[in-house]
Amino acid sequence: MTSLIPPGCPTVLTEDDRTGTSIETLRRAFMDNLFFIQGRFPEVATKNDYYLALAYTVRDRLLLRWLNSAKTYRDQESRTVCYLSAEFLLGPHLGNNLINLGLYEAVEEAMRQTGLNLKELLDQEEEPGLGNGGLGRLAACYMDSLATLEIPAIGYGIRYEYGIFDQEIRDGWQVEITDKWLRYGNPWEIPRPELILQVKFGGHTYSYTDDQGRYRVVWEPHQVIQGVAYDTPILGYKVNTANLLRLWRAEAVESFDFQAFNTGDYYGAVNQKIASENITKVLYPNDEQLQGKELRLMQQYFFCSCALQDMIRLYKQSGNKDLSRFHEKFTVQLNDTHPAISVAELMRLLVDEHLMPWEQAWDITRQTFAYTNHTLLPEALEKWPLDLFGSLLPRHLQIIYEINQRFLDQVRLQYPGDNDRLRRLSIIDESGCRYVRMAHLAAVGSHAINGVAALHSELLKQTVLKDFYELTPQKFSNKTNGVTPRRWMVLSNPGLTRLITERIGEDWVKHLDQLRRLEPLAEDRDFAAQWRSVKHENKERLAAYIRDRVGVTVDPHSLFSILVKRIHEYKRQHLCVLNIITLYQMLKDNPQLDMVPQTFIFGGKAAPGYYMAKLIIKLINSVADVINHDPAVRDRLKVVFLPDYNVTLGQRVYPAADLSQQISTAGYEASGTGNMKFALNGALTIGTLDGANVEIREEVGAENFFLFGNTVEQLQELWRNGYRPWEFANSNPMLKRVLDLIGSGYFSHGDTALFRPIVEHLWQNDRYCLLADYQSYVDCHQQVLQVYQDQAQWTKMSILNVARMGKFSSDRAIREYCQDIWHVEPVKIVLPATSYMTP
Ligand code: GPU
Repeated sequence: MTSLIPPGCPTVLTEDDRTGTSIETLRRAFMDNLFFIQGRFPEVATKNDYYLALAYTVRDRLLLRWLNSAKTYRDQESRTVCYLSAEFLLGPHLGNNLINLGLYEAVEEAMRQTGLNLKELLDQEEEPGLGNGGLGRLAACYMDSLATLEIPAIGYGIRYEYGIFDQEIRDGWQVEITDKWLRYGNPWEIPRPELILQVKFGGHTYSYTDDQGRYRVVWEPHQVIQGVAYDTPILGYKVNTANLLRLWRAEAVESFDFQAFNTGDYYGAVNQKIASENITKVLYPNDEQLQGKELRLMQQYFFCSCALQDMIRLYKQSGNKDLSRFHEKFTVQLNDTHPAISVAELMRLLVDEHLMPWEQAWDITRQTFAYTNHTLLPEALEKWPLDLFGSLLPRHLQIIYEINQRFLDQVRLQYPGDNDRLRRLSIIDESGCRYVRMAHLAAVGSHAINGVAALHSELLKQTVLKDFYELTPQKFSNKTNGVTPRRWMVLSNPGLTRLITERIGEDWVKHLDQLRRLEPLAEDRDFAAQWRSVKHENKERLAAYIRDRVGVTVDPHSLFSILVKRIHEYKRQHLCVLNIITLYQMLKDNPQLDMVPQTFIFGGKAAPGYYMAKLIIKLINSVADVINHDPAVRDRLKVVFLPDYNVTLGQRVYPAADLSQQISTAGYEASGTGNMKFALNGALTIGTLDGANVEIREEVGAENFFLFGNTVEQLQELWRNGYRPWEFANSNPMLKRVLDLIGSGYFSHGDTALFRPIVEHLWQNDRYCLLADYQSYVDCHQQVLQVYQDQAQWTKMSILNVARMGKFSSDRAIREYCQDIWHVEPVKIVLPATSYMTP
């Protein structure tokens, strides 16, 4: 191989401008990029110019690792994990990449020497909001852990032009603003305009027998769209591994334009082009709520087809001719059912396009895929009306019928005469309007199925996938979620990171179990004082942000009680409001009451079409307005709604929390991951026995967790006996008073109609059992206040919480997936000693 370096140049480049890491080199490279990429002299450069110059400086260092990772995987034909997800909620790249490169301090100093403040530059970055909430953020944490554990992996998804909307609050209501995250360019992605794949839609199929006597099906589409790859490197923590996140953008196929152009329909051609590009225009802002829209199915199929075609391309690149070992090269994880159409698409590619016999193709398909379920909520389970599905993907519908028929034939053998079971298991829902059930397609087409917390995985086997569990119990397992300590501690909570590292070294960042070594320090008064002062500084910073952003003054000495997540009735933000109004009534009844000063902080977006969720936001803001301005409260109670909750804001919020509110109805939150981020940052949890709360409590110890509410079994019992919420309200004077106060218009300038939907629903139906859990929650909160008064005790509990959070690292979760489902091994990436340019 010849070197690209001209003769006479040194071949050992240890400190060149694109890979060097000394402060001096970083500073020079930064100025160089400001000049040659941004085209600016420092005197006229904007903050954004500086941010971009720095981003490109950091990107160069990523590319060195990325290209070498890709080359190593190619050379070694490494087995590769493909994580298919309609959402990747990455959060800002710059800070995270600096942490993972181990260059944060060096760059901070280089910027200081240039007269700039790194923090201000970090604040310039607009985060890519390519996800709704927990599911998308989990995918991002998993990409971080895969790279950190040196596992060859590719994330495949959609490059939405508009991510999750920005939220503004006007007159207490949520207003959605389009998220133009690409406005100032995206320095972290590399477009691959030559890496283009075609995706077909609509039309019809016909079959014939080819000259070798084989039955062949041809799909003649109505429309062809092309997918263009946009690549983002995902670097591991202090390793050379940089994996690939490949997101697809939809484009019109050139030839289609010409076709229309030639027939004189120029505007038709332009419309066609616009329609094609619409596919990746916008992220659907629904979280766990189905919105059977055609464009959504198009998005799903579009990115799955691109991903699978790309895998086949890569597979063939490494010299393999036939696809019989595809599943040995790739293992594909389906992040919920959004990519479940992949099962039918891989079958189509293998059978129709690569002429593989059905049985062999089906073996390969099942060995390739594994499926993660993220919800039990019936309204979130994806199903597509048959006619819509068939008109968009006619060939896939045929393939699904075939898969279903063969599958049900097998079930018949195992359960002769059990027609009810066949009906329940079928991929096609035949009750009333007919549907394709995507969870069934995913379950049948996968060799492994998992839930995301122990309780959730159990309930999965007892409810939505019960029949599948009875059929193939060996496919089922649990993989409790985790979060990356790099973003959710090292980057967001430098104070606590420093304190912990001073005492136990830095191993814990990669081996979170090491936090156990903090346990003995829980009794150390000196350490406890430092612990408290770190928390206090974090609270001061959040208080300053709240003052700037919301215009409310909050006291950093008060108890910061925080509830941030998507707004959903099952997450019960309004239960927290009932407790706040209860505290407020106590203060009104007894103005001299010696109550711990408290600040309640909310944040989260509501799906734009979810009326109740939007009304809950309005309720929070209305209650905040009254309480924050009532002189009788004398600042003992403050309520704040932080607008536009996102990853960036999460990084400010988690480190500043004293109390983490995890109050969903037992059995509804599959796992939760915010619960882990809070506890990792030293907040104590008030929570129900739901999702991963159960395991967090197990780990930290029941005595260090504030538990309340009915269990899943108790709620089942309640409903079996006929749940009558009004009985709870009528027999509980304070509860009744709180509900009546909301209904009376006290928080809505006398408007008794505004919050009626909330109050009436609670009285009459209360699907999420707020009233059944109310008293237990209120009592538990009083216990919280008691303990908070004993700061020594509180701090000890906080330290023990952190010390026992090791299990909830996404590294642990990914190790489990690797061992039990993916069967992949780490691959070490070694950087060439000579030059980055020598292949
Ligand atoms: N989740 Br399904 C989402 O954020 N969006 C979805 O569409 C679906 C699930 C969440 C669960 O609500 C949460 O409990 C879980 O921690 C998270 O997925 C990751 O598994």
